[in-house]
This record gives sequence, structure tokens and C-alpha cells, in this order.
Amino acid sequence: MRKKRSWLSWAILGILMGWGLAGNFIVLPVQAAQERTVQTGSAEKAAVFKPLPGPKKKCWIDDTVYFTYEFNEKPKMGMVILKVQIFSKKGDKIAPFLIKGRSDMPSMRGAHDSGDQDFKLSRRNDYLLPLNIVMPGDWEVRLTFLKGETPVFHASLAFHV
Ligand SMILES: [Cu+2]
Repeated sequence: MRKKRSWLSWAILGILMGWGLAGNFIVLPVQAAQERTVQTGSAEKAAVFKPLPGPKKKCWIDDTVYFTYEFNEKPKMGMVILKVQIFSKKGDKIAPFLIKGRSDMPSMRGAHDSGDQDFKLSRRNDYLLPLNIVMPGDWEVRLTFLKGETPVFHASLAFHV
């Protein structure tokens, strides 16, 4: 009885795997690279962070939405507030995304990595994130814009302290 059952479960597993493999063989050649960048690894690794122009410059997310960023003061040692504002094409300030920010020093990647932090949305629809600048040098903040749980845009801004 026991033997028979395990034989059966192997057979079922085999069939399921067979289907899975067949599916892969059919799908992979067709969808190739795109599929792979989207699905494998974490979104973090696959993501390409588009380098941004300077503060207050328009950065288009798509045809209808752009954003700007700026700091509350010239970045220096200590706490600096990064502000992101999102606008419709017409120029209305809107808040259609969640934004995460991750600061670090590219020259010593990981040494001051803040990890992904949520921007806080103010009543004025400003997205705000405090950055802790602990060392002079070149800094980077990686921004991820999300619709629900899904990252829809990645961007990177750089500044010097
Ligand atoms: Cu450092």
C-alpha cells in the first residue's frame, strides 16, 4: 500500500514537472530576456536606476507624470530632508505612488546603506525623507516608485557633501 502510494505521488510529481518543463521550453525562447529581468532575482538586483538631473529639474516617469526633487538645504553633515514632488502633465501636485529611498556612498557601497525607507507624504502632497549624512564625499539616493507593491520606476540622484 505504502509503496504503491509513493509510486503514485512520484508519478504525479513527474507529470506536473513534465508540464512545467514543457511550459518553460515553449515560453522561454519566445519571451527570452525581458521575462528574465522581470522575474528572476529581487526587483532590487534587476532594477536599473536611471540617473537624474539636478534638483528641481523635471524627471518624466511616463507621458503623463513627472517629478522633481530638492533638499531642504544644501546637503551637509547631519540630517538633510529630501523632498520629492510629483506632478500631472497639467502641473497639479499629485500623489499616485509610494516612494522608497535608499541612501549610501557609492565609493564604499554598503558602509552607510540606509536600506529602503518609505517617504512620508505630507498634507501638501510632498514626499519627504530624512537622510543621515555621516561622512563627507559623494552620496547617492536610489528612488523606487511603486504602484501598490509593484515598482514602476527607478531613479538615482547623486550629491556631494
Ligand atoms: Cu563613507
